[in-house]
Amino acid sequence: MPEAYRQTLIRQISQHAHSEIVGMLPEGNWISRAPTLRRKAVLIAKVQDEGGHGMYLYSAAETLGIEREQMLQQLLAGTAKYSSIFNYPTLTWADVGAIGWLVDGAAIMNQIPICRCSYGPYARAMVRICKEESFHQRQGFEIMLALARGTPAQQAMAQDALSRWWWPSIMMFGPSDTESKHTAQSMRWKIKRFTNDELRQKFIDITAPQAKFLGLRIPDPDLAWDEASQHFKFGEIDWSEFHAVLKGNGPCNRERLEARRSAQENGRWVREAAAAHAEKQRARAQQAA
Ligand code: FAQ
Repeated sequence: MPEAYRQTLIRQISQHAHSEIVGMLPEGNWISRAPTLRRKAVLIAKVQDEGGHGMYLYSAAETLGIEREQMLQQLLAGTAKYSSIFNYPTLTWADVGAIGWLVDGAAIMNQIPICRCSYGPYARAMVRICKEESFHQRQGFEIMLALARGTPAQQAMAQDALSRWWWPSIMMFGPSDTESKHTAQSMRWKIKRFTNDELRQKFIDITAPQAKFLGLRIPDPDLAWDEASQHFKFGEIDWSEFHAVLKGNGPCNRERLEARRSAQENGRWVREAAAAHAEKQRARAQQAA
């Protein structure tokens, strides 16, 4: 395997795994405050799924010769990237709906093509992940639909969530094609099957009519259907915000890393106890044999 191909995969898969793990935090914030028992059970299952996705992806990256521990250390040291979107706060219950609808929606758009990427372990991990993300997207849309059909206060909450999550979701697809340093090579290697801008456009084309169905307004005065191209035209993306978040200066970057660091510290005794138990079992089995 060419070394540059291996390194590119390690970079993308480990970033993806970190995104899933850090991505548990914004929604985890609402587990104890979900409005009904059903919503709470569904949200717990969703957050647990994201943790599972992280585990499959770390396993896929390990097939390329990197240790999980090394990837975790890179995350905790702040040297590894994870998706910009998870550095925004979840202020109301409607944010849980907006994340499912928009963030999982964007993730599916980006990840379905990865099921056909050139590296088998990544492609195979993606098949199950995409099926689960599809449930997640629907649960988010269902929350938004309930709020959009609810009281004026609930409708306002749904609108506020869409207004805050729209642009960060659009930025999830990464820099524009002219700025993206990895797209051309990753397309040649068939790691990426579509460019960032192609996926962003597909997402907007699918999501704009969904917002209309919900009776909500997308916060982009330039968003309009263009008959000639058969696509929605949209306004300028504020790339300065994107770059600030990538540099660690988003609204929640520090809080997210701090949460991961304290989880690592607080879970240390559990990992050590589990390892000691496994060792004891192994020794007993050896003695019995
Ligand atoms: N945030 O040249 P490109 C999810 C970085 S999972 C942060 O375009 P590339 C599930 C990029 O890494 C969401 N960094 O790079 C869920 C590179 O930095 P580097 C994650 C970003 O790799 C839902 C630099 O900018 N999904 O949501 C971002 O060809 C709900 C230059 O960019 C994946 O990771 C960004 N948004 O394309 C969980 C999917 N965009 O490494 C919980 C797989 C770009 O040179 C709740 N990944 N960068 O230091 C990919 O498809 C690609 O890696 C892209 C970036 C499209 C993210």
